Amino acid sequence: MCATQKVEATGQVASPKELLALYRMMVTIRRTEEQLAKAYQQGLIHGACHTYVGEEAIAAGVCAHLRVDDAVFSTHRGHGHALAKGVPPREVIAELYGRVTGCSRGRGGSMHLFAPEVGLMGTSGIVGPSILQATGAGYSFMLLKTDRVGVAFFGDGAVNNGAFHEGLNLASIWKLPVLFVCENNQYATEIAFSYAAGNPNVGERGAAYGLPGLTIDGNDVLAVYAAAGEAIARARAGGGPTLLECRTYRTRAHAEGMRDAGYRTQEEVEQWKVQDPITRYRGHVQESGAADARALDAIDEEVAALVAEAADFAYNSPWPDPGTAHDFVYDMAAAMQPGAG
Ligand SMILES: Cc1ncc(C[n+]2csc(CCOP(=O)(O)OP(=O)(O)O)c2C)c(N)n1
Repeated sequence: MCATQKVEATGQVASPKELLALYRMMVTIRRTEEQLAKAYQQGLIHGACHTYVGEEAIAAGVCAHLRVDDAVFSTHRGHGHALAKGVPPREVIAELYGRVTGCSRGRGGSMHLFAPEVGLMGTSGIVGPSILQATGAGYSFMLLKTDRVGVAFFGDGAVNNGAFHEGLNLASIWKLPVLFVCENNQYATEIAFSYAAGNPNVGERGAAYGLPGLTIDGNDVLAVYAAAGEAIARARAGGGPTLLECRTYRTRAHAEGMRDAGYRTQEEVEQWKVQDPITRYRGHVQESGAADARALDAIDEEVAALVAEAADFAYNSPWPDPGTAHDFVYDMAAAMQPGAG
């Protein structure tokens, strides 16, 4: 389906416990997204809702290597990144429902998920800035002489944006501890990447900036886990940034409620569904003997119960008090007044 580079899992072989944790995380993301898609149809979500269905292996495989004090910067399609970085499903769902118990206190919605306490430094409706923000985080981690890393998730739509050039070049010359993760799901809304890119191999672009660039199968969680593990270990050790292109596919529309026809064929969608990262990985785990179908079914059931409880929690949570509308709002003009604190 896509020409990908074979990644050697040097030192990054997952233990049986990690193997199951990867499965649990992917299923948690999938069930949460399915709940959100249903809630969107019920009118419970205010604002846009871009789901991550089909792309779960990337967030799960990358974030498995991150610590709470590492910083993730994400996109409009960021629910999976938030969950994998440690935001509980109830706080993600409540945020999309606009409730005060959401991770951004119900003020942000899908595209403004913030949870700095777990290193989720924000999802964003603007295409591209996550690249620069992660570069900035890497710069501060270097100045602070820590081994923390900054991670940018972004789509193929961001790689022809100037932020890509600026971020990768700066990270390269200063050897910043950053991982750039391009989630190439083949389309930016309805524009095929094969049309929009003079060189559609994003991984190869790393060479243009003097940093390692890889293209891998983003629907293979173990390939993601191996490649990200190596890149993150290198960044922590002062070896500088890496560009990781993960080839994947979103199997739902660009955003809930949008049409999903005219720019891709149903056959193409069906072909990619066969490559579903969770189904593939389930087969792999069973074949490897790490867990049998019963154990995996038990995880499915636990996750389904967790997400159902999270949805109830969100539904029954209060709205933010309108009297607090001005709280947490930064007023630049007021801050510049003489005597302002
Ligand atoms: C700077 C900027 N330009 C245009 C848009 C409009 N827009 C919203 S989503 C999107 C497509 C993004 O595609 P990609 O980065 O590949 O991510 P995907 O939706 O495929 O996950 C665009 C162009 C935007 N939000 N920001």
